[in-house]
Amino acid sequence: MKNQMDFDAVIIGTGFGGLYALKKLRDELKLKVKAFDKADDVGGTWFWNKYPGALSDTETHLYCYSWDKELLQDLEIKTKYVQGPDTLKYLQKVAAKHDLKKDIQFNTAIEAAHFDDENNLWHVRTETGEVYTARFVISALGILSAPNFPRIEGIKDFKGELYHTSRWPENVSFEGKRVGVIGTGSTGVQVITAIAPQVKHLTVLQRSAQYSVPIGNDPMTPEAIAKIKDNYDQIWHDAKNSAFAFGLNESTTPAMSVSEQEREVIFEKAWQTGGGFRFMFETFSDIALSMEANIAAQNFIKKKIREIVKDPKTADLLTPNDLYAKRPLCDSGYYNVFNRDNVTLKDVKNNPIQHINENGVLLEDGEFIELDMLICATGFDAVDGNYLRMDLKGRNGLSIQDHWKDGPSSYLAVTTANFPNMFMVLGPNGPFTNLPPSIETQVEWISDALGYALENDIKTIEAVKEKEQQWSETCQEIADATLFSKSESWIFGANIPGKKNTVYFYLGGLKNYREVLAGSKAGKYVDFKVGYSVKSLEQAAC
Ligand code: FAD
Ligand code: NA7
Repeated sequence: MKNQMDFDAVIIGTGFGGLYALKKLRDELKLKVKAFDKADDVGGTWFWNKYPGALSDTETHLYCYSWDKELLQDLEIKTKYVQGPDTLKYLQKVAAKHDLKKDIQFNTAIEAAHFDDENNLWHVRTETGEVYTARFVISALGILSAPNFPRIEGIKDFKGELYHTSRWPENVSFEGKRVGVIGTGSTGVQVITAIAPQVKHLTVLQRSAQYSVPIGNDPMTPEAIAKIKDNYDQIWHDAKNSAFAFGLNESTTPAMSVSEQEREVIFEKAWQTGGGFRFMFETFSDIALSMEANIAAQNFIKKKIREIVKDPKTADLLTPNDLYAKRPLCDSGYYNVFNRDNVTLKDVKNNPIQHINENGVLLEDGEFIELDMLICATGFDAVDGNYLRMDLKGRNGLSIQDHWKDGPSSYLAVTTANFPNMFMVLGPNGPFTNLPPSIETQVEWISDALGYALENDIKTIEAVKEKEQQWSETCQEIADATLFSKSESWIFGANIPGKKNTVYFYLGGLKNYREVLAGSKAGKYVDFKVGYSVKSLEQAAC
């Protein structure tokens, strides 16, 4: 077994997380670093999700890094929200400006990473069998990255074009085609709205109806852009010191503290302004906490669906009958799509897909839908999906599959017990927010922790099992106090058959999370188990 070190650190993934980790570790800590990605370019989410309509639901000026102030001033803000291809271009620009690609190996899936207890080294193996050793591993694998392909009998026999939105190829044409879409989550809503005008016929195969509000993706005026750029420091400060980091005025007003009439006015204003997180968290403080408040929000959106959708039967089908407590959706005219003559909605909850054959989809009631193209907008094996797909082994050969057999866990979302010197960006039980500011928070904490370890001759740093358990309990307690935990979605692992339905996020907000991480750093990582090198132990003994 190789016992000399190839790199100080190996980074897996080159989305927002991996790129920043590479920049910090290589340019600030001056480490020898190599990053790998199975994609053939940087961008992560935005490399893979090139489906029509891909759009952020974070406002453009906050869906970027805060650390490169020059790029913030250069940021091209066209509309309130940013199109997928523009985020990809932004990340490519970051990589070019900081010369990051020279230390990235693309088209390289990391198949395995094993910790060697004897030498305190990670052995990282690519799918082509190359093995590299490193002292630290930074996993920036993405939380919405491992595609969830629906397990439907016969799907492999389909002879038409078959796509998953998160593996979207270039140059797909819809003209003259009969297209089916499975899935009506955030992605389904976007792709359906974008392609409806382009296809010959669109059949939407809906299992769960969704609450969605308009996104309000207006063009940005030069004055509005100038105001943002003049106030960026304050904007980032406020975002990082808020719960969701979406740049909202997070409401402190309970919904029932105002009259019904006032509530309607506030909801209507939010509907006109647009934005999913704005609707859920800027209107009232307790939509995700109080059943009464939640029902008020549900009823408002239900009323809008009935107003927009002309056919009452279709409107009924589009109306959810569960809580408004998933990641809040927003759209560019989704419900209106169902007024088009070329769009049909099928309820595959009550009339499930029985099987798929070479020509299309057969529903349980015997109806056969002939298709030229089938799009799976069926989401992701979120949060731990990419970890469980790897042969990842920590101390004494403990596999991540065994370690997380009761559901994934972490200490502070950046480390997990028995996996020394492995640091996760967006590991399980991390903050549920606009993600770039959370990613930055974690990468900065990781970089500080590595810096501390290097300065103090610490050879291993790892989470303590009891602390990890406590963090899971904290996350569970917070989640239990919300309505999110009572709604079935990927946020709690409920979207994947057989997946552990447990807590996957810290719903305590970014501000509080940052304070916890800052406390760990200020306390010189006493909450971690550290292993000193022989040299430093000898020095201490003297
Ligand atoms: P990713 O961007 O997912 O990058 C992970 C990378 O790791 C990928 O490139 C992948 O190829 C690579 N990788 C994984 N496993 C391996 C392996 N074994 N070997 C080699 N490479 C590997 N978040 C928001 O905050 N706001 C939004 O508006 C928003 N919109 C979204 C819209 C869509 C359609 C999706 C799917 C997600 C959205 N997100 C949004 C979440 C988004 O994933 C994050 O904002 C952010 O891009 C995550 O960056 P990351 O670097 O952590 O992970
Ligand atoms: P989601 O939100 O998990 O949505 C997936 C959709 O696919 C949802 O409507 C599912 O219905 C549906 N689905 C999944 N499997 C099936 C099968 N087998 N049959 C029928 N329908 C199915 O994923 P998205 O990609 O839309 O969004 C994930 C996040 O990425 C999003 O929040 C943004 O942050 C970006 P279900 O609801 O399970 O009944």
